[in-house]
Amino acid sequence: MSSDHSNLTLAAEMIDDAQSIVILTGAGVSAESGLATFRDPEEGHWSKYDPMELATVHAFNKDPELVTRWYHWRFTRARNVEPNPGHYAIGALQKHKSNADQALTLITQNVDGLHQRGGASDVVELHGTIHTWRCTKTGKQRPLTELSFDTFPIPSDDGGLMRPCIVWFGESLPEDALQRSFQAMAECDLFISIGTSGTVEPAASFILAAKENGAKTIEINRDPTPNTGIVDVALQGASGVILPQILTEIGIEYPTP
Ligand code: BV8
Repeated sequence: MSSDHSNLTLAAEMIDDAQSIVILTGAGVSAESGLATFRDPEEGHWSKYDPMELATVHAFNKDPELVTRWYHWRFTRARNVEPNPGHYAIGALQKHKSNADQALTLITQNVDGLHQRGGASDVVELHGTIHTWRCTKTGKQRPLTELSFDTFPIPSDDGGLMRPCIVWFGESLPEDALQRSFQAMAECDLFISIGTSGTVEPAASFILAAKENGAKTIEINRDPTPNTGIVDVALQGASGVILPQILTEIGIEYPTP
């Protein structure tokens, strides 16, 4: 048996035995839906911009039209893609654990909403969501579906501009998301990092906090990351392939569209 398969079996046993799981996902879990990750080069018109530059208050204040067009381009793509087998597997695992009265908290750094469309519930959106926007002046929120993108940037009803409810670099994370994350990490006996390069704080340190609290750790990622050497089990590959294999190992059957 290849070490990969024995690692996968070990990971499946750890997941099946765990009483309280935290899963942290990043852009890699949406890659097989066709969405470029945060640090893979974008194709086309946007390849000349650095997301690290555009995802900032400074960039929005300097050129609100450019940043609004960037998000319009990103959410148009997010709306036109489907969840992939990795999203459905995570949704099914969360339901399986809930039916067994075991906890599974899903924390995502992604803003695309694909976990919810893949069957997950009560998702902790650590970096916000592209599907809700707010007025820069009053903070009044509106769903993306209510906005018309016939002018860039989008004026709000209150004399400000509309911006996505996304956490930009240099902005603090939503207090409730942080609190739920810290609570889950304090209680979990297994922390699983999926599809994240582990480079953005404070999310990147969550796995260390869980480990310090005595949790076992698993990483599922296409490429090695700074955490690969410190986790109990590292599975290298596509999350949309590995996660369904893990659920099969555990014996969890679920419908996949
Ligand atoms: C904050 C929304 C208080 C925007 C994003 C220490 C503590 C606290 C903050 C800092 C700190 N040090 C530095 C900071 C500042 C900063 C930071 O972390 N900078 C880093 C880059 C050095 N943090 C902040 O500003 C945070 N705010 O803490 O407030 C504060 C502020 C200032 C100073 C101190 C304190 C706010 C961070 C949130 C930023 N917003 N997103 C938007 O989306 O437009 S972060 C952005 O990066 C995305 O959300 C993304 O999800 C996230 C992380 O990236 P990944 O998801 O990991 O994506 P990436 O492309 O990097 O990696 C994908 C991985 O998937 C790869 O490893 C690849 O191999 C793998 N993969 C690919 N395909 C697959 C796959 N894996 C499996 N299967 C596949 N098929």
